[in-house]
Amino acid sequence: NMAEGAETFSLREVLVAFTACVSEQREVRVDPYLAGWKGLVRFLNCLGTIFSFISKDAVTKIEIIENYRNSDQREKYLTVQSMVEYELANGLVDLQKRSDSGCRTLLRLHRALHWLQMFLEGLRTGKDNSKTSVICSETYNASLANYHPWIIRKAAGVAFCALPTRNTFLETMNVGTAEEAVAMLGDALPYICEVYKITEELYAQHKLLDLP
Ligand code: 1PX
Repeated sequence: NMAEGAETFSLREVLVAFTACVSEQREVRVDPYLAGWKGLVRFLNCLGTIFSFISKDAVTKIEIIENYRNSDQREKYLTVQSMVEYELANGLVDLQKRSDSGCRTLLRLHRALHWLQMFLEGLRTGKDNSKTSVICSETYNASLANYHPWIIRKAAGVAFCALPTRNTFLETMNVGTAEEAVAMLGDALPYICEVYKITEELYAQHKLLDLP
């Protein structure tokens, strides 16, 4: 529902979740990671129903991991590191075919986080009159699109056209003026980059970056 909580909902609170992800031992905490994604999905839903197919897929993936966090094995899923260790040690990660392991599911969100990082950086450094749709499609094509079949890429391209101009988009974030939104992005991005980098290194180390 678009009207629901629209007045109080700010993207600042969403991006703050990502600042809480990295622990002192440089582990990625699963709960704030999922909280960050949930907030992003909520924001995406405010942009219109044309993005529903995207938010539905994200929600499905968030819920798969949330279910592990609510299961008897919840402590094993406290951090991305403990999840990888537990699932690998117990043969829960299928390397041949699609499964619903935490590792393969989080990998999809991890790849999307790479897109997010580039998109937010594009927004932050873009000119006032830039088109959000162009920033979005360029960063998508440079990242996530490589993992998507033609039909998804096509649908995504159509949806991107519905995005407002950069300034309107920055104001939709509810962080104040466009300048204030840009400043907030500059503050939040290093945290998102750090979460991405730690996860990427962990997955590379365990050869999990190509999980089906
Ligand atoms: C201030 C800016 C905030 C922007 C918030 C945007 C939140 C975006 C949330 C996107 C989450 C996308 C998760 C996609 C995971 C995925 O790659 N899934 C595919 C593979 O899954 P499978 O289980 O089959 O291996 C799945 O096929 C995906 C289907 C849905 C289409 C995904 C298109 C993603 C486009 C990302 C750009 C979102 C545009 C937002 C515009 C602002």
